[in-house]
Amino acid sequence: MTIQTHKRTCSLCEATCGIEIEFNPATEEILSIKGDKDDPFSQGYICPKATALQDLHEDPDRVTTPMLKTESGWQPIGWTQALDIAAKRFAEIQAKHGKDAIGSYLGNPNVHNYGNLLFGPLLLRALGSKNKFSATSVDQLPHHMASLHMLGHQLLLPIPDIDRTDFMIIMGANPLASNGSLMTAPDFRGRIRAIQKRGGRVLVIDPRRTETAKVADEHWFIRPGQDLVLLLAILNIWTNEQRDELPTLPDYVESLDLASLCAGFTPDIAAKATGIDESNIRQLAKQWLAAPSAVCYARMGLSVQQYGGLCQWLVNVLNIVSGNFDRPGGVMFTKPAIDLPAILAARGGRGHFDRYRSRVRKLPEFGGEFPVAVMAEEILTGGQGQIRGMLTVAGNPIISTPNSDQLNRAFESLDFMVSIDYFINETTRHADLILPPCGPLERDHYDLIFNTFAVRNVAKYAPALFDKPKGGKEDWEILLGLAKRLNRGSLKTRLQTSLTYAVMNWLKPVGILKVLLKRGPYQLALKTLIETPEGLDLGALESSMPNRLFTKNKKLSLTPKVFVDELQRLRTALLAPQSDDSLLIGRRHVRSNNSWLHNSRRLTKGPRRDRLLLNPVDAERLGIAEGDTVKVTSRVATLTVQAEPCDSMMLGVVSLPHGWGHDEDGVQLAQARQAGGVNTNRLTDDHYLDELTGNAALNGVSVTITRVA
Ligand SMILES: Nc1nc2c(c(=O)[nH]1)N[C@H]1C(S)=C(S)[C@@H](COP(=O)(O)OP(=O)(O)OC[C@H]3O[C@@H](n4cnc5c(=O)[nH]c(N)nc54)[C@H](O)[C@@H]3O)O[C@H]1N2
Ligand SMILES: Nc1nc2c(c(=O)[nH]1)N[C@H]1C(S)=C(S)[C@@H](COP(=O)(O)OP(=O)(O)OC[C@H]3O[C@@H](n4cnc5c(=O)[nH]c(N)nc54)[C@H](O)[C@@H]3O)O[C@H]1N2
Ligand code: SF4
Ligand SMILES: [Mo]
Repeated sequence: MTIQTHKRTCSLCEATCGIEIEFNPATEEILSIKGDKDDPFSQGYICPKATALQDLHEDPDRVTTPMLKTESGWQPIGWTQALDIAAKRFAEIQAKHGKDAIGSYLGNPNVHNYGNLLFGPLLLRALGSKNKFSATSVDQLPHHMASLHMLGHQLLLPIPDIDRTDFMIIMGANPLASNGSLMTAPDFRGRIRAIQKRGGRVLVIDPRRTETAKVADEHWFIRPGQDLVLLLAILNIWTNEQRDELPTLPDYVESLDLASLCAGFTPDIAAKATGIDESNIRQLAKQWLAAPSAVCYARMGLSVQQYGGLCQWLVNVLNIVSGNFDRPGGVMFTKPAIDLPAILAARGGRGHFDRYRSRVRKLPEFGGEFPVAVMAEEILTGGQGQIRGMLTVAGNPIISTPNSDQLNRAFESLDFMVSIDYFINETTRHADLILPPCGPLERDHYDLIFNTFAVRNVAKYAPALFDKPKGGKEDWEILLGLAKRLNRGSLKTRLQTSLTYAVMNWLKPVGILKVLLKRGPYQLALKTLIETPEGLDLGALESSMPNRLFTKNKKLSLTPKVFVDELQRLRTALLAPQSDDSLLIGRRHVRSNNSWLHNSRRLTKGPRRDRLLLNPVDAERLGIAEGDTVKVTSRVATLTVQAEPCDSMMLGVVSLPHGWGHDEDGVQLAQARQAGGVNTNRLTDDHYLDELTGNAALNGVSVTITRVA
């Protein structure tokens, strides 16, 4: 037996770790998956999820041929027939009810799959429906909103220069479990240690003393949803008490008077709202300005809450005003080998907001998508433009988006649904047709998105490890197959579109990649990447402003009108005393990944993880002991779970992980069902939003807890 090794990137999360897979080419058996020490970026680091790539490859529950739902259950059918049925039914529904009658949801794994990124838009264009949804609006709209209005491009995100900073302030992120997000940085623990080793400090501000808080130098609890008041108070201290210490803003920054923006948000008011000592707030303001370099990094806890948009704007404001913008140790910008923001901008795609609104609740579009929080109502509310058919691609919105019970009812009521996915899960069980792509090791890989968000400039390409099974299709082939069949319009349009499809089909994702790399900032040959399977390091982030701005006047707007107006609108509510309801927040575990990978035994073994964490003082007040069954009730549903009092929770805050709840009828995930777990998004509320951006507020949901006798 000759054993071979194959190098690639783990495609399961944003950290993009290099892995080395030992395998037997004769049998296609995987013998081991290890961290690749030669990968210049991850240097051998991996987390326990990497080995799940093998479990996924071998999973007996993985669907491998198209499946049609019939009266006698799921029937395997051929690809041509499957694609024909899907396109025919979509076209029929659209002919009868208009183009918007077909909705789509693109889930998180699309951004880890460059074939989907390149070919998905073709299918969405062919469908031509305004009812487009994705995981972006349960995740990161606030970041895109801030970038669009401040920097002129929704994809140009400021990246914390973690490897050179002296002071890192982490708000609402738990990279020790999540491995980081919108900041691609493999081995977060190692990078935090390096900050401490060079004499720097890390402060974590989070309602839970997280795994990350435990390795930081300091941790402060904060009342969920009150981060905005804290950020305003810091700005208030700077503009009132430390004005002389503030560095001059660069010429390219345009700003309204900052002191009046944050007037009234005094440290004592912020202390009351957040639960953080006033002296700590003052100390933070001082140390932030005094540090040789400092960076505030804020993620899910600040993006996916009621004031997400304002929070991410103010994080940028503080990083800029403190003199930590576009310089080592602060926030910086990547120069990726394929410069996505520049490519999109050249085609007019810098992003847009509120060009049109959703039919029922009139929420604004963002970048051509509606907030997923309105998806169910667009299906359930009758009238012209109602969604009657759905397409889901690599997503499980029943588990991942707010008010799952309502969405279950909505999907149940559809005339027709198609899911492009490997598994029959809580979402795809509603489909009439499942179109399964081949597995992640049976396709090639390049990180189009995450190289754009990385803390170093890197590039790496891996070919497929195994040939796809005979008759199998990659995602892009399925997407293109459907798009071709939906090619409609005048003869001329159809011919032009057919030509585009033919060229794309001939090039395949790798051909497009080759062109994009060659035309990119480093003019890389794909061959170079193929000959460097461990990946290329293209250097540390470099200062790039104001050239990197995409605004027409090449100015950075520190105080865009959308944010200033929203702050004015909310000022009174923000300054008023807050309710003392129990607030529900989320939590991630290093051996889980959103709603999937739960069919891997090695990732799910051990005690159930869906316990409701709460502070022991709250537990005592409610008469709840360790292991007691409790009811958690929100505006939309009630869940029954076991409670676990623990002092890592802030008083008045409870926590449940998301991604679980695989026990619905028809779900064919044996191991995941056995592992159990409740779906926390039955409790989250489709009407609880960041009203500015439309992003769902999945953190800080008001709930009541009662002990079940
Ligand atoms: N309460 C709460 N809810 C949350 C969150 C939270 O913090 N709290 N987080 C939110 C966030 S940030 C996100 S991104 C969403 C994620 O939620 P979703 O967008 O639903 O994404 P996943 O759960 O990752 O979906 C995985 C699905 O994609 C399939 N899949 C995996 N890889 C591929 C592939 O290459 N091709 C195809 N066709 N299918 C594939 C899997 O089988 C699975 O069905 O959840 C959100 N939901
Ligand atoms: N193992 C694992 N890794 C993952 C994922 C996964 O499901 N599992 N998902 C991936 C995805 S899609 C994403 S988007 C990233 C997310 O990456 P992170 O943002 O790091 O993920 P979370 O663990 O949700 O961290 C959010 C933190 O915010 C805190 N929090 C909640 N509400 C508030 C608040 O109001 N204020 C403050 N200050 N903090 C608050 C929570 O306690 C939690 O510690 O992780 C990615 N990586
Ligand atoms: S942190 Fe884990 S899941 Fe994420 S890329 Fe690295 S090995 Fe894969
Ligand atoms: Mo996400």
